[in-house]
Amino acid sequence: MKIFAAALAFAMLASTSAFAKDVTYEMQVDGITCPFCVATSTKALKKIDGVKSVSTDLETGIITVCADESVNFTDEQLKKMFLDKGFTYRSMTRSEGCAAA
Ligand SMILES: [Cu+2]
Repeated sequence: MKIFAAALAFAMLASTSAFAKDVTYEMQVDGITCPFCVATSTKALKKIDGVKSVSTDLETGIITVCADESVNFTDEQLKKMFLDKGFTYRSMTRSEGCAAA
């Protein structure tokens, strides 16, 4: 029974990692100048289903987002979302996988 439970747990773990492909987005955003801006933009991004982590570099204005592949950000969507918060979205890069948290 113990062995079965362990095997089941392993199978579940293996299938989660096989299905949930993560994507890293690096977004260049203007106007993020203080910790309050960071909090506002982080909150807006985390509200989106599938977003797992958000980290912001105040020096460069680059927001790094880890999300599962179902999220599929578009330039239009991000432009509007950041504009609503008072920031100017410039561009993003997309790469497969997220750095281990
Ligand atoms: Cu600010």
